[in-house]
Amino acid sequence: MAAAVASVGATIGCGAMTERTLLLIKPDAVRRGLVGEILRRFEAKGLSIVAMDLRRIDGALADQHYAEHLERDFYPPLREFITSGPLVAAVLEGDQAVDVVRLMNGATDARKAQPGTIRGDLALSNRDNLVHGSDSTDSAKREIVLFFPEHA
Ligand code: RTP
Ligand code: MG
Repeated sequence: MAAAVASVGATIGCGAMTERTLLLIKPDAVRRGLVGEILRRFEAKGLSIVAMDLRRIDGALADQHYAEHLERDFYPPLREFITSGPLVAAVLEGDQAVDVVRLMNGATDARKAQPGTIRGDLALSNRDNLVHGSDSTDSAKREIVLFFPEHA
């Protein structure tokens, strides 16, 4: 019965597509004291924080998290950066959370990110770009397991 109700809701467009996504507030944001500002935006938007942890990650976890970039020229400095100090990892939950977080983060290159986005308002770099958000629901599942196995 519950499945039938969910199916009808999706068909007529009234069902909330609740998703979970991995947010990283990167070491540059922690160093600059922007953790509160960044979390404020996501909470104000209506997303829920279901897990959160301040930690410094090692190269092995960086390699797993950025597995698709391992062979890229930009990866060694990215690895250096993401392991350079503590970051905040969080699982955010809400309607279409994956796309909503990416939209609020803004374009990867903060110099080109739209005003109103986190990167557009607060950063000026393609590497020191403050935040990470999972790029699909499949990526979210993979990344959440890496950072929060208990929330898999
Ligand atoms: P992220 O994974 O860090 O949230 O960023 P993103 O999805 O917006 O960008 P992605 O393509 O996954 O790239 C990961 C990080 O690699 C650096 N990057 N540099 N061509 C380049 O020089 C280049 N492309 C990507 C960025 O720092 C980006 O955040
Ligand atoms: Mg990415």
